[in-house]
Amino acid sequence: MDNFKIRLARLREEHEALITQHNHIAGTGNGIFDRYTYPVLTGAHAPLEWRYDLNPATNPHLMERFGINAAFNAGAMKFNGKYVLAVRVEGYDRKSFFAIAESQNGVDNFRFRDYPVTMPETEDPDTNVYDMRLTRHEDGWIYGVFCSERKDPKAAPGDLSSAVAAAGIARTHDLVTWERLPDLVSGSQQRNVVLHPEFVNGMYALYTRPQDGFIDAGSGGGIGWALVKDITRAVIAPGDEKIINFRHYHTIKEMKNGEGPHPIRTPAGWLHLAHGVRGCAAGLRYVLYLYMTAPDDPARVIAEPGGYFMAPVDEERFGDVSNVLFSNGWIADDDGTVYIYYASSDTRMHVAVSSVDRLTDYCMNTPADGFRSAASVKTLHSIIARNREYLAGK
Ligand code: M1P
Repeated sequence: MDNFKIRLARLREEHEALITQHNHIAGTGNGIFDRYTYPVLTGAHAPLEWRYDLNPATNPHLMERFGINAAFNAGAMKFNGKYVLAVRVEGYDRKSFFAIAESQNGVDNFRFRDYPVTMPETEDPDTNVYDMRLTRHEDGWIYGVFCSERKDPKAAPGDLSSAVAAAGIARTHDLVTWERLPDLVSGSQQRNVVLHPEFVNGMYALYTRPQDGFIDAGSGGGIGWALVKDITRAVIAPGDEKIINFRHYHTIKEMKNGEGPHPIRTPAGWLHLAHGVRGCAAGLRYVLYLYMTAPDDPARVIAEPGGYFMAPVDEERFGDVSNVLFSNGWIADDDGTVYIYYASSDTRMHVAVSSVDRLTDYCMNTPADGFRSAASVKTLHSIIARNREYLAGK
């Protein structure tokens, strides 16, 4: 009993120290955004009440009964004045579920609510749910659009890994009670589907990512766009989905790409955060990139900087699925500060902070990808020449 009490006190102390650790900006940064030093959430942030049976009579060794493997790919929004993350929490059993974590300042002290989210199932239960994008829609609801994964009914006997990805849709007013709507119906598998916050032509607008298989985008050309009349029976008819942000040979998004959180409205247009994937000898490499679309047409690209906005560094490089940065949540505050919540290597959550002004400047003034080495050198020459001319005239 004494050992139990001592160990529990130590666990509580360590857990509280982790959660209340002060976070601060790391290094000088690149002028575009500031990374923060510590992850904002990890599996170890999960409450002890989730992981342990705290009754010495039924758990005399104070063993973990439900291990939490990771906390990553979180949707984000401001709710009742707090910075709120709808986190993909993954147990040791590989199942993901959603849990809400909140912070007063957006950069540290994120604390999970007492219970994870109970997400209602459809008639065809999901095997796994993950990567929720939160959208406060102008219809008055808060929507969570997420990936719903099920075993492929057409898988050959013995094939226990083929799966089908679809977009699950749910809505809430309080982030506690969720109404599950039917999954999006379209002609292909879907992941990284995001609801635009405003009606477009009186319809709900979705960013999509059509894909031939569960992993491969295949003939899916990139980030798609589709309008649906009724979100309670969301159907994209054949031919009604168009690609608005394309994959491209020998770029950071040659294999796959996908919309991150819903875009932010700015005076210059809609600011989009997305992920791009390329293949290399080490496997797939996921990085984040930005692009902008027209103020009056969220589906028309008006600017896209070449290359990545953020790529994994240091600890971010390794984890359950190494060499991955992924983001499905950011928050634009009223003062223009933008909190970018991103996950590294399918393991932990981080924050980087920027502003609407800085991100717009980045999008509008960073050279686009020239798609050839010679074009990159030409761009660099002109930057150097302009700098030399400016410095000589000082
Ligand atoms: O493992 C990296 C990511 O892979 C998938 O993203 P995408 O569909 O773009 O390839 C998702 O499973 C995502 O959750 C994961 O982080």
